[in-house]
Amino acid sequence: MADCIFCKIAAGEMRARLVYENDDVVAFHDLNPQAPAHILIIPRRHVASLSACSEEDGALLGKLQLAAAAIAKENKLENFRLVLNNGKGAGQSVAHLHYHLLGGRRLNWPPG
Ligand code: DGP
Repeated sequence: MADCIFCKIAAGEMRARLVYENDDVVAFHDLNPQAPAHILIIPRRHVASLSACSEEDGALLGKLQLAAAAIAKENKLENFRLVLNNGKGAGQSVAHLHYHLLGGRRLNWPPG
């Protein structure tokens, strides 16, 4: 999608510190980290949000979560949290589906 920053990162048109990529998934360090490890995991294809997903996106959602587990393992993160903000009121500021992988510090519950 033309105006989407995460589409641009996925296409290599905008710089980011990539940590993982395959045909369907791209992961990179968050620009504004909230933990020592804060990695964003996105689908290469533009999907606006989890609410915008349908049955057809089931495999893609699984791939994103499996990528998160692989990245956590690679980075020796035994404890980590996967966060998905859906909608502005929940803190979604970029309208391209993404998981936040957070780790490297104690993560309190409940989240704010
Ligand atoms: P959310 O608020 O859930 O939509 O998360 C969006 C995250 O994306 C936020 O933590 C900051 C990060 N972010 C925004 N723009 C960029 C960018 O251009 N590069 C990188 N690496 N991260 C970005």
